[in-house]
Amino acid sequence: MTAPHDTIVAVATAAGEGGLAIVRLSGPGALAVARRLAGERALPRRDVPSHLARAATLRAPADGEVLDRGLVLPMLAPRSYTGEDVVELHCHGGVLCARRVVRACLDAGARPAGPGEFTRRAFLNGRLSLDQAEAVADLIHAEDELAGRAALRQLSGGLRREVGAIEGPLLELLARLEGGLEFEGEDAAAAAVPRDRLLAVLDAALAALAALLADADAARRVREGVHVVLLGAPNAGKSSLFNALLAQERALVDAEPGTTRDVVAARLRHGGVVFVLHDTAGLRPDGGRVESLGMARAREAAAAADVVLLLSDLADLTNPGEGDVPADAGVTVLRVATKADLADAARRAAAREAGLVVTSARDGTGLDELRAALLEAADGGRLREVADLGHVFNERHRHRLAAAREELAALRGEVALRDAPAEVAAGLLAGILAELGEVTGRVFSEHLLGEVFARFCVGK
Ligand SMILES: Nc1nc2c(ncn2[C@@H]2O[C@H](COP(=O)(O)OP(=O)(O)O)[C@@H](O)[C@H]2O)c(=O)[nH]1
Ligand SMILES: [Mg+2]
Repeated sequence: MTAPHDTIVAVATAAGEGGLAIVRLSGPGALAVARRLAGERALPRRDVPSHLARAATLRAPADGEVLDRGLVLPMLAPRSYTGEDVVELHCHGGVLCARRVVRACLDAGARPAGPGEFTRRAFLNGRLSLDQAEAVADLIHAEDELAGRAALRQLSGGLRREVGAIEGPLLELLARLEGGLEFEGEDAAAAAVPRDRLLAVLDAALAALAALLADADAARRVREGVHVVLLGAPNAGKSSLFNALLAQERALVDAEPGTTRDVVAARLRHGGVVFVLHDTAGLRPDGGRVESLGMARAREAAAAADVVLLLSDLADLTNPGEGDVPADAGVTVLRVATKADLADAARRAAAREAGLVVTSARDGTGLDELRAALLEAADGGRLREVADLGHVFNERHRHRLAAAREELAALRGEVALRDAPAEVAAGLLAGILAELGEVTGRVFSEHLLGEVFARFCVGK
């Protein structure tokens, strides 16, 4: 794939009213296009000072009509976001000025940028690895402190370094297996890789991949939030507790059983972690058709949860949801007693004794304790560590890493059990390196780039 030769333009700032709007140009013609709007005083023909903004009147090249007064900021290749010549035109905010400036840039020879095209160019010019480019999108989409910090760490190359450290010895091994290299001090006849050496390299790579993948679940919780599902009998107080935790009336509460029929979700921030709370339909053996559909959804949500809050009324601690909690080891179950304000002290003490978190949505009893228990169940400390390591890979990365691990294990088996010939091992290793290479974009196809950059907005 060759570097692009055309010049692209787009509004880089969000649409809507604001103090400033920035139009961004990138490509070999960026300076020439911007010069036709801003004039030679702002952008001289030679010795353009890079990274220095100048005030300028922007005019339409066709008829000289004044479009806006603003700043012109050239950033010369290769010291720019895309690695190409970039010019930013800072206009007045709102949509009108920026739109007129973009139109003038198109008249002057630029073409409209596609989604993520600036970042795609940054990748093609080696300014960013593919996982770093994805971190740019994550950073833009991040709504929470932890997700934002994680994206920044990944942007600074956390994941790229880890994957590179796994790839290095494997690439060297491949070269040796292919006979391209000889061990130092050995003659060509002895150049074949000894089996124990081969196994040692494969084992080290397997261990490193396992360590990385062990963070996959924490990584997902950092990116998406921790899924918490409230489960229990009708009237157990699920919707009331859901509202109390959120400190807002999000879900409908009523004395009539079966009020909640669909899953209602809302985000709760606590201790730097985002929890996605899911209020569900109450579980009971009988119930109408719509209610049954609601129960099916409740069970589905519980199966996909990180934490299930199993609620029961302190007046009646039997819980029909008990059998609906997936036995899966990945789900943490917290038993919660509700309506503590209606029960006497002895009953409350007994429930605590039995390990339940005793709460009241009415008077706020136990809510702090429940939030603390949620934070612990979510392994909040580990989430922060993973975010700081920059291991917050997405599903695409996880799939590639998992595939690489599987193929590595298969290769190890071939070598250990059957002493696979060098050509066979080399072939398998090349496949593994292709999987790993797709994480950082060391190996990429047009299809892969299309998939990755489709998530981006125009102007990024
Ligand atoms: N006294 C008291 N009543 C509650 C409490 N939580 C819920 N309720 C009442 O119990 C009934 C059912 O509550 P709701 O939240 O709709 O239960 P859900 O069916 O599990 O969602 C309503 O009449 C609520 O007002 C509580 O902590 N204290
Ligand atoms: Mg409800």
